[in-house]
Amino acid sequence: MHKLYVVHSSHPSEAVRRALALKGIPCKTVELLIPTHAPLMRLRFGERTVPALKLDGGEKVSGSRAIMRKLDELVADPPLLPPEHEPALRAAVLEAERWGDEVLQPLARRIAWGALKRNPRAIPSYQAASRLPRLPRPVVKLVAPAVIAVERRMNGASDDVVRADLRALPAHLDHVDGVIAAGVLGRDDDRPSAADLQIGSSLRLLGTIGDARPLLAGRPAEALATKLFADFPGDVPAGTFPPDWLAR
Ligand SMILES: N[C@@H](CCC(=O)N[C@@H](CS)C(=O)NCC(=O)O)C(=O)O
Repeated sequence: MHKLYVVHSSHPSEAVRRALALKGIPCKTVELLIPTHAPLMRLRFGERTVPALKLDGGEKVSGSRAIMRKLDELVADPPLLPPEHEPALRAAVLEAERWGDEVLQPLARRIAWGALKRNPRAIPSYQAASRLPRLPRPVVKLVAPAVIAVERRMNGASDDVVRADLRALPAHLDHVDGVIAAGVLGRDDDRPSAADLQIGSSLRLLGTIGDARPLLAGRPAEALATKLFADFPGDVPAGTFPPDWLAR
């Protein structure tokens, strides 16, 4: 059977899991513990990130976008991209997916780690429904600062960067709303595209950050995310970031 390597509550991992489910592709999920997954993944796949897919024939595919292309090769229906005879729409969806992967996905990750730095007690909420054995709270409390420090360093989530990300968030959300209005994203709730899944999962992670929720509220972007990812673990209560970090 194929094997999908993930970290629990990783937004690109959730995007790929959803695509596998939509296509009905049987796949074993291998859940790794953050941040020990990075060296383990480097050993197994040559890349340190999840999601990564090992096909039952042995082929290895790393990265959410490459996996989405592979899933369309394995099972055509439902397709994750518009057909080739609609080249303009297909190009627009691919561009939205690229933007989601390269811009929104890392921004959501930096904001999440920035929030957890200020509220490490929220970490267990991101482990809800994890298949890994639950670590006792005192252990989580002990190791959380080191894990958060490693993740902030790996993801470039310094205070300055996270503050700039939060201030830029409304403009990014305007961009998503614009792409939805243009008919590129959110065309069919039952048959989401790779771009819907890529962007929707990042928006859904942002929705777990109490201070970001008011920025999302009532937007088409929020509706896209909650329709596609109703259950997404995690909650960092509002009031975590200094108020002047939040553009209103
Ligand atoms: N953009 C890539 C990379 C995903 C990525 O950075 N995943 C995070 C977890 S959400 C990760 O594995 N980070 C480990 C690291 O950066 O070493 C994708 O969509 O697959």
